[in-house]
This record gives sequence, C-alpha cells and structure tokens, in this order.
Amino acid sequence: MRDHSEYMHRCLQLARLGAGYVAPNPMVGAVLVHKNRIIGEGYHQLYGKAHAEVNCLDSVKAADRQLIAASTLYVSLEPCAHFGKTPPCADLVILHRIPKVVVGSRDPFKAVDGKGIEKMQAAGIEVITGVLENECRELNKRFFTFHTKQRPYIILKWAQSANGCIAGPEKEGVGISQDLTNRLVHRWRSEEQAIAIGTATALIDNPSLTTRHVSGPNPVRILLDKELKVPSTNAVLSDEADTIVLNYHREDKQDHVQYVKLTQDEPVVEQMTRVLYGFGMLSVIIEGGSLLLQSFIDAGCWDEARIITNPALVIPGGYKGPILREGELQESLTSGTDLVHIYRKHSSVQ
Ligand code: AOF
Ligand code: ZN
Repeated sequence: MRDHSEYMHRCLQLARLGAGYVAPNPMVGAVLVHKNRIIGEGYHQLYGKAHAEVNCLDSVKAADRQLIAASTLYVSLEPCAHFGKTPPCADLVILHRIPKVVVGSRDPFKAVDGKGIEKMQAAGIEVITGVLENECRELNKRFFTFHTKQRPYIILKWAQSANGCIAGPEKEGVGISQDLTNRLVHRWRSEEQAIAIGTATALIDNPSLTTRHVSGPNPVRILLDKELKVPSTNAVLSDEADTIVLNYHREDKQDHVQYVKLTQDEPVVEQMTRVLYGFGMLSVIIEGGSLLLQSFIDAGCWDEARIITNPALVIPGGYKGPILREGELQESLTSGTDLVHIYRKHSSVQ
C-alpha cells in the first residue's frame, strides 16, 4: 500500500505543468487511484478552462471507467464548490460516486473555503485533508497570500555592490549586476503580475521594466509618483505596456496609463497593497528605489527578498541599499560571478 503523500507528490508535479498559464487561478493537479494503480491524471492547464479534477476524470480509459466508483481521488487543492468559469468539481466527484477523496490543502478562495469538502462529506464521501499541506500551499504561495492576507505576494528585489550600495553617491545608476543576471531578473518579472518602482528610480534610471530579454508576459508596471514628477516622456509612461500611477492628485485613465489617487492620511504601503489587491494582482515585485523597498521592510509587509550582490564591485561613498531586518535565507545561487540570496519572511505560507 503506497502512502497518500506519494500520490500527492504526483499531484504537485502535475500541477506545476500549469505554471505560467493559470494565474490568477492556482496550479492544481489530480490523480485517480484504483488499488494502487493510477487510472487517471490531470491538471488545471489554462485559466478559464477545465479544472484538474475534470481533466483527471476525462483521462480515464474506457476499459477503466467502471473502476471510478471504487477509486480514490487525490487532489492538491480542495475541489471547488462554486459556479465560476466552470461548474463545481465537488459535484462532479459526487456524480461519479467516487468514495474517497484525499485533499492537499483547503481552498482559501471565499466562494469555496471548505464548502467543497463539506459538500462531498454531506454526500457520504470519505475526505482526508492536509496531506502535504505545506507543499501544496507553497506551490501556490501567491494565490494563498492573496486570498488569506487580502494583498499580493510581495517580492522585494535589488542589486547591490560588495559594500551594500545600489547606486553612486548622487544616486546615479551604476551597472551592478551582469548581463546574465539581468536575464534572470527578466524571468522573475515575467512570473509576477505587477512590478513597482518609485519616483526617483523612474527619473534617474528611466527603466522600461519589460521582460524583453525573455519570452513571457509583461507585468503591469506600478509607479509610485506621489507628486507626479515623472514626465510623460519617461519610458514607463510613454511605451505601450500598461502602467498604474499611484499619486496624490489625479484619478483617471489616459491610453495605457491608469492614474489612481491615494490619500495623504494613510501610509503608502497599506494603500499600495490595497490598490493592487483591488486590481486582482496576486503578486508584485518591487524593484526600488531604496526608500520604497525600505518602507515595505519597515512595515513588515513583504514575503520574499531577492538580493543580488556583485562581490567584485565596491562603490566608494555610494547610495546605500535597503537593510533587511528579518527573514530567513531560503536559497543562495550564483549567476556568473554575481551572488543571489533569496530570503523569506516566513518559511511557508501562513
Ligand atoms: C478546483 N480545481 O483545478 C482549480 C480550482 O473560474 P473558475 O471556475 O476557473 O474557478 C476558479 C477558482 O476555482 C479559483 O479561484 C480557485 O478557488 C478554484 N480553483 N479548483 O477544484 C482546480 N484550479
Ligand atoms: Zn473545480
């Protein structure tokens, strides 16, 4: 008899195949097992399309279909209970008379949130929960953070010299990371729904914040420019990708630039995360400058920090980078001669 966790691992492997195609939905995998033999497998492949359970049941061969009602369904996320873009998976499980369901993690989405499990139990199905729960939550850390904390998953990113500087003495741009690392950063950007910078970074670096070095979607650009100091000729305002400008003065839309007005009576970090949540953005990567990054650090409002260090570069009298006060090192890697350290505020999604 194989352990439940073995089949749940398979669900997770399958779920990962949906990476990059399913957001803002979670990645989900499902496996149907009859007497230690996998007779069906499936995963959520594309946003708006069939859920993992549907694809799993569809994959069962004609010769095995009579076994469905004597099988166990493993699924990395609680089967849904609501009519969204697709009908409820819990109903499908009941319809197929599947006697036992093993669930990785409960679905934090309000329309589900335990209702899928309750529905199946009410129909007499044996439901086992919490198998590889941490791994299942970790896989969808953005989705879980978004629904449980009502804010996006926040990734802080900066590149610093060996002496902890992110720019020259006058905040002027200094090439810190190497080309290879810049490609990695573009990959990171393409994995998030939004990318944020502050006024000084836009004015000094004039970055386009696109993912032009890799194939992948462009995240929505978020410019925090309280006093609207960044001119319309700046890359983030003048090229064709979408930008949201958070500011104290205007609330309107011009071409691909959406202006959102903030109040001066509440900290910017809270307002920013609320606006991003309102736009349905599961994740944001904050790329500077130092003040913006530090304000998220000081508010304790972040999930992951990715710090690139060029150990061969010293910038005498340079502009100091942010200082991380908490978090644990999760991963260290090299990119050419650059070092990349990834810190997590919590080791698993809480
Ligand atoms: C499942 N199996 O494979 C996934 C689920 O608009 P819809 O119909 O696609 O529903 C999206 C929600 O369904 C999503 O927010 C999440 O709560 C759940 N995702 N549920 O039973 C799946 N991907
Ligand atoms: Zn579903």
